[in-house]
Amino acid sequence: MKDLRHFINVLEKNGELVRIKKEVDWDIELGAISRRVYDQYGPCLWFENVKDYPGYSVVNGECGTWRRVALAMGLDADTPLREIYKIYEERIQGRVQPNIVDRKDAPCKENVFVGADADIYKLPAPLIHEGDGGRYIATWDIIINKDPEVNWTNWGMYRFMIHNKNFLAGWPQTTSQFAMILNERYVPKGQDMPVAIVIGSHPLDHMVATAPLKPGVNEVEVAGSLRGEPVDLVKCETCDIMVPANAEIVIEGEVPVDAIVPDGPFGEYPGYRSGTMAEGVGFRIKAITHRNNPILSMTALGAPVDDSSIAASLTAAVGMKIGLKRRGIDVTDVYVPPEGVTHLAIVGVKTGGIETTKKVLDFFIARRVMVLKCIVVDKDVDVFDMKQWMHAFATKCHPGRSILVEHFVGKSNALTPCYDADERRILKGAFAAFDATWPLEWPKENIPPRATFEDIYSQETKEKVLAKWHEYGL
Ligand SMILES: Cc1cc2nc3c(=O)[nH]c(=O)nc-3n(C[C@H](O)[C@H](O)[C@H](O)COP(=O)(O)O)c2cc1C
Ligand SMILES: [Mn+2]
Repeated sequence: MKDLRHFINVLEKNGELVRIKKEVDWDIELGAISRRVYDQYGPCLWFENVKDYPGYSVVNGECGTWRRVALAMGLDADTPLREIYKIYEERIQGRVQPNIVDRKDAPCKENVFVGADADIYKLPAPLIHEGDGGRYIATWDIIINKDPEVNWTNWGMYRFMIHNKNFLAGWPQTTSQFAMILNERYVPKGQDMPVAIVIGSHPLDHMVATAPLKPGVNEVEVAGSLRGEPVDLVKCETCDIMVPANAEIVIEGEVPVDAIVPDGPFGEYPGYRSGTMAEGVGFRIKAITHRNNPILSMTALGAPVDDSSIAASLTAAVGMKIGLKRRGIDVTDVYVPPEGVTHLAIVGVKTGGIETTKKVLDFFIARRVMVLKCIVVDKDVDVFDMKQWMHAFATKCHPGRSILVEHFVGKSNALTPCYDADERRILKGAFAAFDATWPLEWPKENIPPRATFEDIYSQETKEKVLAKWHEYGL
């Protein structure tokens, strides 16, 4: 699978996509429809007839369910979640070098507009939610910048909204790798930073852009490994950044180092308009290139479940698992339920006890704290099964002695809905770890067995019953 168009075909064949042929207004209507469809766990939408934009179309929700993520990974739509996580974890350890293609062979160069001809209003950017600070051209994107000193190219997913015809504003958090490169390599020299905004690439390219990978990792090589084939790259028109050649739309430009540009408010990923207008970065457009009849891919993000909570569930959870293991914590699996919008993580451990839970807590609060709560469960609890971890949480976590709480300043998440204005201003926050494991010091015979078929009956009884199962008419 080379590109978004191919993926749209796959989605359609699997009954995961609906084409909307009726004219839809980019001004609120398109966002409202998309939001309602997320609320109903509905299909991916392809808006073929966008008001004022003949020849352009918009796709919302391409990775908004696990079935679509499985299809993006080339798997069967019914692949169990545990398997999706496992295959993703295996594939992101691999690296596949990209393939450089000639400009004339790159579909994203079918239409090229440079300088004054590059007008962002030619693209059908939606005003997504009522109350948004502007039209967001980039929500499900890949933002590419380069560290010139170590020749590292970073991919990240950060939103960008329109200020005017050739100027955008975005909000990569100060802890993002985008901001790290900007602040370490460009600000000290007073040099504007070249950046490419890619829209409508292969779905797995976007997935990788949401992943918390280490600085120095070239996400394009990880994307190649996830896809199982090299990503075709082509050079930008106005700078030496390389972009996926099959992308629908590429916006080239520079982030001025001497400007703070207002961004937002926005219907944010925690599921609320929980931010205010914030101090973002600017983006001066230098060129726009796109395919014929370009498809703008987007997500009308907000309350779960949507592409944002699904993508973050997978990429953040696997990132946490790798991080916890690196700290020597014997985790079995980590699950970030999309419904918890990365504010909650379920951590399965081989050896439980309050000491392990304390170590897990220390991991989560070591740097910036995006997760607020974690539930630590024993290895016999399937973290992917809410029935199981909810049961463990409700019954094994002692309200008086199994909840560990840490407070901190300067590293919490400004968008977390439960924080008040003063807390957000100084990034003050707290983290709670819920120990839902049996205390290690309890003698074995004090640990109550679960009253399930699997756990409370002898092997002999189980075999006897199972052998006759069909005879019972079950
Ligand atoms: C739909 C979506 C939108 C996002 N928007 C932003 C954003 O505007 N700013 C930000 O800092 N992170 C945003 N994120 C989270 C980042 O993509 C994530 O932290 C990623 O790891 C950033 O890449 P980096 O590690 O290279 O900085 C968004 C994630 C998703 C799924
Ligand atoms: Mn990165």
